[in-house]
Amino acid sequence: MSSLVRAACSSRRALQLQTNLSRLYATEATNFSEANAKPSIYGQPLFPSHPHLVQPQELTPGIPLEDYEQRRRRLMDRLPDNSLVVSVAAPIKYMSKNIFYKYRQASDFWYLTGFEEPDSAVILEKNSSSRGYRMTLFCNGKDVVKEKWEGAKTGLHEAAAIFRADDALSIDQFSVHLKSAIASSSHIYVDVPPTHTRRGPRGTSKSILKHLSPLVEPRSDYDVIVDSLSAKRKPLAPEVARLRAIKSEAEQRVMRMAADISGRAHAKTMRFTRPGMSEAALAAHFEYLCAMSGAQRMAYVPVVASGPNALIIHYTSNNHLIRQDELILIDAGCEYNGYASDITRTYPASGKFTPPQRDLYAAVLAAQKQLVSLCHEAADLSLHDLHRRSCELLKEELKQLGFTFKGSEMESVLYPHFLSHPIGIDLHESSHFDRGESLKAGMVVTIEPGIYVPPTPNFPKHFHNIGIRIEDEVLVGKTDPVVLSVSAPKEIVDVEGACQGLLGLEPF
Ligand SMILES: [Mn+2]
Repeated sequence: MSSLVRAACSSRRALQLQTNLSRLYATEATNFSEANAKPSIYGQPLFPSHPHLVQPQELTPGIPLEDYEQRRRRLMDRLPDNSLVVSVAAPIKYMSKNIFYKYRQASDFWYLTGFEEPDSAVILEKNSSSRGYRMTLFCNGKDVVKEKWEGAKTGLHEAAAIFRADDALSIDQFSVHLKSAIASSSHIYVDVPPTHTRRGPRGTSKSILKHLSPLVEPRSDYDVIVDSLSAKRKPLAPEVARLRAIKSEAEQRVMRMAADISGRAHAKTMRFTRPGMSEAALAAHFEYLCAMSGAQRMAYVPVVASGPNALIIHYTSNNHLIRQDELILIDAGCEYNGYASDITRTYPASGKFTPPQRDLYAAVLAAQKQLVSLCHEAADLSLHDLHRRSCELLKEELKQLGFTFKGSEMESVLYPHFLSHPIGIDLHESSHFDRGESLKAGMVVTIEPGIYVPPTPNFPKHFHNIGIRIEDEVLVGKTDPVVLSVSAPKEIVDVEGACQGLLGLEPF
């Protein structure tokens, strides 16, 4: 056993878990020391091969094996008897020809399995066993030639044991298995990937089949599956979304870490900024800091908008130079161990707000803090309620700064976006989230009011071309909110302090 493994197993509880897991992972082909060798024999980081990333009781970094089991059980418990769930891995995406992007697993499939390889799928069949369902995982399995080029894939035998499937089969057997499972099920929960037609994205049973398995043969199987799917298919995404909306304690810890990494990168990018630099340099600095802290990727393309560029909500060209006396709006967050973070800060390039910048910033900040304080279950508010409240609060603040309003200028011009969205594995956690539903403990939402003043005579001249957004990630509690993005400076004194190097930030 390596010293790293030994270090990871220092406590008695860890030792017990390690014993259980080494039993779990031990097969004729592998033992613990082989599992820890390079190159890895698994298709993703696991405790035996990557003890510096994954703890003994965890399946993916930060998320215990037991969490995955609970997710599936909760999903299957809610579905009617004789239900079948089909979820598939994301396809590899290409930048051009055969040049692929860094792979990212499909969110729902990953949430249900923790399995990170492409060309894989899972079928869950509700039954009367003590587990309540039967799980069949489909994946590549071992393939010496393919692995020589692409790196290790988890073997079928190991995959079943590690991911707690009742059975793991080759992805080549998927359609045959699917056909028989469909025939004996009454309700089939599966998502149809949209095919892009001239009339926009549309999902059909044929498109899902194409997506599920390019290998469906013979043709008679294909027709049977398409017919059955058309008759019994229900969307899976809303069922999984309901579960994903409430974060487990392990998920909350990972999200706090993701927000911490991004928050510190915001603070250090404030310090790094000098007039004359390009927006791209700030973006690069931010991304570098996140990567150095272990983040796998950005959760979205960063917005680094100097001066009037901040009036463009999704400004991502990031190719202008920063001028003295401009504000810089950075909306950026990393993805860490499967979870997104999303933070926006606005700060002065010179390190000191001008009086109008300060006044407008203070106005947005006052509203933002008030809105954050309402993010708890006892307040019994929905995202719609909070958004309405944000419009009122911002309007009041701006009136005190000499703004006057005609018609819906507030919502259509000065503050044209929504206040909030849920966040988790995806940046916008679920398209099935009901904005009218009251917030519940365990949800994580953003609170991101903003004001963007165009250079038109109806608004006070000294505020022209200033765009300010302040965005935090908030974990909804029973009676209190928990701000996950607390490491990103937000108070005026802290923002100026970070810019001027007064916060004493450690290098990483
Ligand atoms: Mn956001």
